[in-house]
Amino acid sequence: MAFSLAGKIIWVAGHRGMVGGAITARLKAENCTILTATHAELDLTRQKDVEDWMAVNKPDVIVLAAAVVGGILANDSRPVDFLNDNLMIQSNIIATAHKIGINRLLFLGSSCIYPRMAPQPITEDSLLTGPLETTNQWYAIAKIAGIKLCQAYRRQYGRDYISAMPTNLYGPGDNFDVASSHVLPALLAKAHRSKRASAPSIVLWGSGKPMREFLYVEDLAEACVFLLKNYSHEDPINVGFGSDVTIRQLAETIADVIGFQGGFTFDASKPDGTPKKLMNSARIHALGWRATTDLRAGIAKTYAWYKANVTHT
Ligand code: GFB
Repeated sequence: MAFSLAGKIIWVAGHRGMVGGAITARLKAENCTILTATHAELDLTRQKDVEDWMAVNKPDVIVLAAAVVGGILANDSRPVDFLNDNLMIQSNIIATAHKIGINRLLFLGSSCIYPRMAPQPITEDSLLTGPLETTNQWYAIAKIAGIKLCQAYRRQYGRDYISAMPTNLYGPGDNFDVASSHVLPALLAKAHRSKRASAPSIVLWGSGKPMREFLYVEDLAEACVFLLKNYSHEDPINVGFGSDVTIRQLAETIADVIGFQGGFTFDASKPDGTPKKLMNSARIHALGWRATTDLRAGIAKTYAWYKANVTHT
């Protein structure tokens, strides 16, 4: 299957976010027209507004990267936002896409859709085979509903809607607010500030023992364009880096890149979350895509962006 993006009008929903921003930047290399809408122009949780905007702008292709996202604590403490807002955003866009005859859509999910204790590395077939990790069950349920909605439109109406499941992402444009962010930007910001203040140590949440797989967001953007051109199936497809590290190893790598020479302490009052979620990306590898940015290089690029753009620290 080869789908051409040439001459197409492509709407990147969520272009202000890290993922949507990277996909928008990558699409500029394609011979297509890119559509975006800011939150002030379009509130994606309002169905009528989404219908009106899409009827006027009529994209040929949609990349659905808009979502309420955050780290383990944000997920755990704002369940309504992660469940309800995400359900509304994705349902409004997917249902309207079908209603006005848009035949190609890429929905972005997350590795947290898979069961907490799924056999590792996690294959796409693990979906709905066991209980979810409780800290992000709200987000996971919303994302599973999005996958199922894409599958449903394929089955009932023959729509060519696909779903990609990225592993934990990081890169330029990430959220560096340590209260709500994911681990990598949080530790990068903490190490940067502690180095400046010559602080003796930084605090890691949980035990530092959970394992996570990290993919640089520009690699994900490359994968998304690749999948838009080459993938058409109702099964979600994993997009991973290929190996994982402990949170402690991640902290050591970040400290090394930044030049923070202090130590680490552990806050056991914060959750560890799932012990390990390494994805099996054999399907996308077989199609011809592979991640190219290793963790250290990706952290260095992200840190350069952080220093140039995050001015409040
Ligand atoms: O990235 P993270 O917030 O989310 O946390 P998840 C990963 C691991 O890093 C957990 C630990 O074990 C955290 O306890 N950690 C250590 C920290 N220090 C910190 C810190 O300063 N900040 C943060 N945030 N974590 C998310 C889901 O799960 O993964 C989302 O909640 C989404 O819904 C995302 O699926 C990809 O990897 O545990």
